Amino acid sequence: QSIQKIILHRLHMRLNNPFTTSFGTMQDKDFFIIEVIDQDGHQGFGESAAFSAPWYTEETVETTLHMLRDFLIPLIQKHDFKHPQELTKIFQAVKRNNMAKAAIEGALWDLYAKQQNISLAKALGGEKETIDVGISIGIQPSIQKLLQSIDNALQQGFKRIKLKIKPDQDIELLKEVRTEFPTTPIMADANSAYTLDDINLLRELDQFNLMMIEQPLAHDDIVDHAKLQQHIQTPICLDESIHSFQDVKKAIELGSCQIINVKSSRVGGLTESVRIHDYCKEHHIPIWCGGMLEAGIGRAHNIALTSLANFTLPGDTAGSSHYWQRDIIQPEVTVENGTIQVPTKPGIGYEIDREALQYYTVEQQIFTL
Ligand code: OSB
Ligand code: MG
Repeated sequence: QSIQKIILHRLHMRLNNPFTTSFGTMQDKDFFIIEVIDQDGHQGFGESAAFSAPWYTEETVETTLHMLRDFLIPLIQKHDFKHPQELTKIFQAVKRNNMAKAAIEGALWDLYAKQQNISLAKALGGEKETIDVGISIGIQPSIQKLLQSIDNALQQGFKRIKLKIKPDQDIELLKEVRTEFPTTPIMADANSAYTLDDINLLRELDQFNLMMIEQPLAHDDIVDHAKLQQHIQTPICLDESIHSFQDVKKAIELGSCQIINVKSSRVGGLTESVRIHDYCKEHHIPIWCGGMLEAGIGRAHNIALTSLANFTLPGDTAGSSHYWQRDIIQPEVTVENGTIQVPTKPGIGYEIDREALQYYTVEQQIFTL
């Protein structure tokens, strides 16, 4: 791809509202924007997804830096390649560390699309012109606040509501939500807060007519989920358990889930995500695009990916203003009537807001090729 320069921008951004899951609360995001520049001056951008602490997967901001600086960028400096799909093989020298890989792979996909003068969505094989958007509502301090947040989200037009549940904030909570919103498309995300011992409780969830329950059991399990699915009606969707195309194949074969949440960061990038998409399409497994509280660059990649045909369920791609006072792209991501217009300009289709980027940057490192 004739890359001349790679710039790691480290950013600190404060979320408008703290985001709470069964593992704790996040108020700030510390992450990297990876900028790749070719000899013609094309610029590609990627965004790292790992958080400061390893509560979601084992990766963190610091492991991302270690992998990029000491392994992944050196591999790119050493290998010539024409298409970002070739990175899968080049990165095989590094086991796992999918979020670090996805961050730079995303930048190289954006660069590739810009070199081809096509949108990233088109480069990935996307067909949809607009995508449906849902919202993920973190654990709220009270039921009253939760009902308010749902009402607010519905007024903004979001096509489905995702709630976080955990032991002692599940059955009663959902009862109150269903009383207030009897027919709203609602799903629940447990972020692996339960075990198979909770099977009776999880069976009780069937009464709420949820679209799905996301990752009820352990983050590294696909066997117990298969057992659980045989005892509950609510479709299981896997998030944390899926790190690769191979994981997807095994989960489908075992019957561990009926739906998959695809996060390109979690599976090592866009190439692997497209592979998963194609396989799920063939096997009639609906998928949707999850989120990692990304800023605009990460969201732009998610939007391009979601334009592929089998992303049939609304994704967690709430717009810029939901999380950020000021995003790092122009125009910002906007959701209208629960949909986002997939950009048709080259690459991710959004301009980087250099002023905002600089404002949030705390550190910068440049690598030349
Ligand atoms: O489980 O999908 C999740 C955020 C951080 C880590 C894990 C998850 C989430 C979300 C937020 O649900 C989705 C978003 O980015 O809006
Ligand atoms: Mg989840």
